[in-house]
Amino acid sequence: MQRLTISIDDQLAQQFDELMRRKGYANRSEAFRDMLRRELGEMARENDKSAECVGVLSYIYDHHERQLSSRLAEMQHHHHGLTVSTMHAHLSHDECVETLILNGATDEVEALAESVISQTGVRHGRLNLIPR
Ligand code: NI
Repeated sequence: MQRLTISIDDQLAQQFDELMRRKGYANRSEAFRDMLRRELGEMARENDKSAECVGVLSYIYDHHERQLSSRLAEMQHHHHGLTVSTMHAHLSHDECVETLILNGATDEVEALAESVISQTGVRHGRLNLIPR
């Protein structure tokens, strides 16, 4: 373990403490480590699109939209190597919510997520990429 001493201006320090409180960090060190890990993970992901990652994809869709349910299932079957798990819930008479856990090369996970999100009837699609 190394000890780093950093200098930042008062306003930034105040904002950092506020961010720390909002996110529930017990101390500055843990908040800083998490921010650094996130940045490093992003950098690795951008530099190496073949790097393995876990993707959590969530979206809402209208199950009355013609053929959409079966098209979404078909896409998941087609990429069964990437799709670890799918959770489906019936939100209302019209709407379903699905969360897919994907695992594989970053570029493949992103491509599958984008093709799901861009389907007509799919709304609020979000992909969370977690570096491994
Ligand atoms: Ni449903």
